[in-house]
Amino acid sequence: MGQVVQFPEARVSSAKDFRDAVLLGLSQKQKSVPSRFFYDARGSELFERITELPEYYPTRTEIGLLKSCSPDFGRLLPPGAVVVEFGSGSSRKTELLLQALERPAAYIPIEISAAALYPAARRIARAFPGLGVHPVLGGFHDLDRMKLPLQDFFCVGFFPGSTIGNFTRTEAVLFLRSVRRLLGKRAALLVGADLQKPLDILLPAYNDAAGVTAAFNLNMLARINRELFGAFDLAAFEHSAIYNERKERIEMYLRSLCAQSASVAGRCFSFEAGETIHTENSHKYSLSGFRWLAARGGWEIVKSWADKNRLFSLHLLT
Ligand code: AVJ
Repeated sequence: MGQVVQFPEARVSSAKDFRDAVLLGLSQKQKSVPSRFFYDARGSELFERITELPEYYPTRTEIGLLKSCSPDFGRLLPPGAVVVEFGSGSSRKTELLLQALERPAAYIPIEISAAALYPAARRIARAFPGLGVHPVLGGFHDLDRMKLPLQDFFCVGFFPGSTIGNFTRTEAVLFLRSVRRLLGKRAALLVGADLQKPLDILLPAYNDAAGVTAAFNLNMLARINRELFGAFDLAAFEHSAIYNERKERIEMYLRSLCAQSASVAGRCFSFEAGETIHTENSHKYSLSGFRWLAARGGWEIVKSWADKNRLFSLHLLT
């Protein structure tokens, strides 16, 4: 099959998006920066290193799950499908899905980091001759503005890595509904979701001994310095990751070690000693909690899988 899908109207993430979001976030009482801005070239590279840390169980557990349930994908999903991936990063997990499907027609990776997107798209195109590969540079926080000419295809959405955990429950429900609108009625969605677990496993995954997660978090300030004429002193902030029991999520912060101020794009922001910038939420689900979320988002669970230690889950929705 040749070029079966036209290049869609990409929602390219611009420098202005970043600037507006940072200035708005730093102006709130609880300062914050949206976690999607972690993933510039350096941040994507640091995230890849996180996935290889001994403490960071999600990636290797999910890859193990994808391998063990791939015969199910071939059985449950029709031939000739189009795979649309949200936040494709290095596309390392995608190969396992594409191999499991019968004659997939096309692959559409949507990714905010150009440095991650294009090399990964080229790698997939080389590995699967005949597969139409159509990279889309952009975020997926406003999917409603995106149109893909996919009416004639069965679409398989792929959302691995527990990226859905970065959304609040309300945002996750809205995201699932947008995906339904984007992919149409004849569609499936394969989602990875991190599970609730004891804190002695969970907390080290976000506070690794080698300090890679700290470097990943602090890169947000380095990126602001590089791209927005920021003047943050990186040595005056520390990484913090805690579990919020009530909201059932990991929360990451950058904590100011002293009273200080920093300018960004010509504006000045002051910090008290101990004041934080909220940089990420990573929600942890129970199997029943995820089922509730999927239903609210307009999907039905066909099958769910978890590893034997119940660390991570995969869900096939339709
Ligand atoms: C890939 C966004 C799901 O929340 O575990 C890893 C990102 N942040 N370590 C996650 C992340 C800190 C990761 N997600």
